[in-house]
Amino acid sequence: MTIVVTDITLSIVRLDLVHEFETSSHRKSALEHIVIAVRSSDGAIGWGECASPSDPYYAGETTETCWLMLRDYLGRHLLGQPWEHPDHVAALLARVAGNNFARAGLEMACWDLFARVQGQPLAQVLGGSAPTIEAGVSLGIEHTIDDLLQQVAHHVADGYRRVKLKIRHGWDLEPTRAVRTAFPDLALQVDANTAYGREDIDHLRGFDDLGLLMIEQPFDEDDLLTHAELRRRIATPVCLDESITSPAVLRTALQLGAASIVNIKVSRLGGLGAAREVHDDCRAAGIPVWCGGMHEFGIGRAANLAIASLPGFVLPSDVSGSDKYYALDIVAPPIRAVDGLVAVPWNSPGIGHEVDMAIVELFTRRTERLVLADGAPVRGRTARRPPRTPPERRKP
Ligand code: OSB
Ligand code: MG
Repeated sequence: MTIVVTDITLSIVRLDLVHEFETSSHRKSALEHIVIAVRSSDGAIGWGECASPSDPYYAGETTETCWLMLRDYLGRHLLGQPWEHPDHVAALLARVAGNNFARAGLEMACWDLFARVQGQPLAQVLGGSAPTIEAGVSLGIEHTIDDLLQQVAHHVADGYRRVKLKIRHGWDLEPTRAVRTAFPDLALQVDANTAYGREDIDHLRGFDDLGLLMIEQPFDEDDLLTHAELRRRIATPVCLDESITSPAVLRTALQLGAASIVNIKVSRLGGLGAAREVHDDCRAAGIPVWCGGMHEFGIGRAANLAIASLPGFVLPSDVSGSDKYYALDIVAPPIRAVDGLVAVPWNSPGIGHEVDMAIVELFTRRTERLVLADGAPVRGRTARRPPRTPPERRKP
């Protein structure tokens, strides 16, 4: 069936985190994601979420660059173009180089639209099958080891069975050892977000005593060779996150032996189609994968859940319940983990959660519509509201 998108609404929505989050590269207390609604000429609606951080410290994009790319380029390449499958949408959007977070949000909206038009769950149209996803939590850098132990205890009491700790120089072996000592049987892994260099390989080997599932992205995203070297010199499995920005990079990384495990992140890869391709290639190569996140609101989180239901996702994901990060979710029912498991919504079409428009409007800072007028894409009206809290701060 042919679908034509004739109307795109972009909204910057700001939600406060319930607990400040710090990684080796940045600290944040609120997030601004772009909620994207696409409407077809038949009146069907699909939802997407652009989960770029506000500042370019995890990847090169920001909320504002995504806004500009969606408004001035990606939206125009989609509006009025007939397509049969979201893979065709990906091909239309591929005319724009880079800008994966922006591209992922719009492609996701088209996947949701496509699945709703078929009357099928997103997980089904992606080829998924798992009834539930094993959820893990990602814990930021805390002020003290006691604060960290308290966070771990809180989430273990909530039923989570896998915990990821953010690490950097000065916050690595000691806090991880403290958690391991206090929770000897916990499934535990660490994530460096590129904080280390080749000179740190001997230091990182210190993690081998701690029984970790993996060490994630210790080195720069471009530095596949040093990841391959670490993999030869450490017993702990090496996982890539930031490095894997496309199926082609994935194949290069596997060829070089740079990854024992891959973190699949929809936004970093530029969409669900690329995420599925990386999943398929890893599965064929015998490389286990898991689903990473960018603190998504309910729309992006539901899409993560759908992709994580594919059979190669054999390790616990970062798809926790929304309540771990936000007091309110923008979808109903909210996404919740029960006993460390999140249910895939197999009984509803699309992302399987309805968008709560009252909540979206309450937290919208800016909105703009792109429509077709006489067959050509044009911009609608823009509304602005001042932000309530300061933007994310760069770590010194
Ligand atoms: O490296 O996985 C990461 C959040 C922001 C930037 C990078 C990362 C993260 C997370 C979030 O760890 C995990 C989640 O969304 O649950
Ligand atoms: Mg990571």
